[in-house]
Amino acid sequence: MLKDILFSTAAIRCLLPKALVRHYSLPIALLADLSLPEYTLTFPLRKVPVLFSLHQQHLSEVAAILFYLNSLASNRDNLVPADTTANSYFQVIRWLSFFTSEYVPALALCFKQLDGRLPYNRPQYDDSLSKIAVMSLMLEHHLLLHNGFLVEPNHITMADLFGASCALRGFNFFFDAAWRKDHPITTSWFLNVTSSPILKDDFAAFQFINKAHELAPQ
Ligand SMILES: N[C@@H](CCC(=O)N[C@@H](CS)C(=O)NCC(=O)O)C(=O)O
Repeated sequence: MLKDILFSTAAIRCLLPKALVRHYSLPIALLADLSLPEYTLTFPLRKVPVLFSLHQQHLSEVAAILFYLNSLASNRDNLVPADTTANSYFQVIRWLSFFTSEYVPALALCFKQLDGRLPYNRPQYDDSLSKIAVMSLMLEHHLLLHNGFLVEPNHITMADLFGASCALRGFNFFFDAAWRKDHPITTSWFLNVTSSPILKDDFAAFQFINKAHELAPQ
């Protein structure tokens, strides 16, 4: 049977969509081949994740894709509050938007310079590290004030799943032992959320770094 296609690579925004498709056994094919015409002709911006649909309008933008996948799973784990007029529903949208539009770009600007995907630019790198520091402090305070979760006390929502999956890049490159000591609540949240059933397989081999990567002078 022909299936809709989620084009998704190893890029960080793709981690949770792929995990949801697998966890809920959704009828969606996962493809990473971005040379297929379904991708090249439909998504000229060449971003991932995107969903090529046979039945409805195609989807880009990870937040929309996460909501869609969640609807196919019938919100089995209450990842998105059912009441679309409730504050917690708006909070989920808030955090998905924050992580995709503020947090990941700041991290990417740094780690892509470290692995050579972006050209060396020290001022931009330092500026982005400062933004990451501000966002990290903001998250730590938010989690402190909200019982260790982004939206609902003691309950993992889509916001926590997406936020923790995005934070992986921070923990891969920058959130070393000293950072973790200064951000204990964010660190516990990350471990808690990434060991939950939807994400645990992707994080089975995860290990903390001792020392943050640094940009070599050029
Ligand atoms: N606004 C999009 C951004 C998607 C995005 O930038 N994805 C990254 C991977 S995590 C990408 O495709 N980067 C390749 C590029 O920018 O050319 C969303 O929220 O989904």
